Amino acid sequence: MSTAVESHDLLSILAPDGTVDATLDPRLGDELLLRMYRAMVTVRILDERLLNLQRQGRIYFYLVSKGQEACSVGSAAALTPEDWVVPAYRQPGAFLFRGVAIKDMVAQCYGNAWDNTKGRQMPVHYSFRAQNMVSISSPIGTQLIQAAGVAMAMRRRGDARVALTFIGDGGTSSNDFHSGLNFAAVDKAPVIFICENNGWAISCPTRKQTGSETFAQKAIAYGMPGVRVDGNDVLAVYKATRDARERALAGEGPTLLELVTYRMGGHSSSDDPSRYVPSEELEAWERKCPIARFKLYLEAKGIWDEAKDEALREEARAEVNQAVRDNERVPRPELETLFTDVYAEMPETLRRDLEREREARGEGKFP
Ligand SMILES: Cc1ncc(C[n+]2csc(CCOP(=O)(O)OP(=O)(O)O)c2C)c(N)n1
Ligand SMILES: [Mg+2]
Repeated sequence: MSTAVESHDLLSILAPDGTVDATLDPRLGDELLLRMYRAMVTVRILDERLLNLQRQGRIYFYLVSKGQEACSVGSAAALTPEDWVVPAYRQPGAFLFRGVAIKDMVAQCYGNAWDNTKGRQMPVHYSFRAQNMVSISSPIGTQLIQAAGVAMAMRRRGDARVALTFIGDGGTSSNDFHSGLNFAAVDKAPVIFICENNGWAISCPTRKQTGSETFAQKAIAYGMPGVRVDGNDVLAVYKATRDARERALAGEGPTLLELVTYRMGGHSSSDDPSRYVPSEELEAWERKCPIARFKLYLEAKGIWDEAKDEALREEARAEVNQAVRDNERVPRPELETLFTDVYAEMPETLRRDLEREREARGEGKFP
């Protein structure tokens, strides 16, 4: 069992200058390392493009995960495709790493006829069944109880899989944080709770969020280990998640990981962080950029260089631009989709509403 002292330490393997602690290096294969790097770079490019589309009025809302790419990609890389992920809204990197197509993510943000949520969800509220990724919920915290439930079910079925879920520092103040951790710990459910402590919950700084010295130490009260990890260090995130996964599969129950990171953009497209984020604080964290640090590591290993980097960025930009161009041509979802998928058999009242809407559309009232 973890002690308070352990949960105050910070697991760190890759320093901002790209040097690695050889005793802790998980020694991942080149192919996996490059897949992780590709996902991190791609998500940064996708984020920039989608935020620009919001500024142009083409999508109505967006949330960037700039600065937190190592959290979502490092943890997703430590799973198998059969594991389940119950994300919050700042883990598009996990979707990309698990193989979701950029075109499908862009479609979800447009809410068009290609969108598998049929325009019913806010942008960035992705869910992809084929990748075992459960829908993002807008209320912060609910995903923790969902993940605990998923893991409890898997334990009862005897599945050798885990559930991974994410929450922000602000989300730890929700009732669901308590319910999720408590249920999972009592049941010894195979779930990994990740708290991405990015310094802010909209404009509320971390120091006003909790009286605890760390978020990791909250685990102790629930009877599970809490580990503080450098969230801008993709190797440390990977290692901590892999260890938590092994623990969960050995029947030892859940783990809480606090990933110490920083939100390098606004809370959402509706936010102006320049009104409350001290510029020195942001600049200090920009120097700890998780992508730049990982790049230095790959270069030092001799498997990456500037030319490859530029080619990768070009390729990612082209893919994102193509996905946007394709989605621009896609119409809105059919009106009927408002009425379908809710009941196995459409009740009479809904059927009447649908008929009424069809008639009204026939009269030209609906575009
Ligand atoms: C239950 C609930 N309360 C309030 C909100 C409004 N809200 C949306 S995001 C957010 C801040 C979340 O901060 P944090 O958990 O630190 O996540 P971050 O945005 O930093 O990733 C709040 C208060 C909400 N969505 N749900
Ligand atoms: Mg936060």
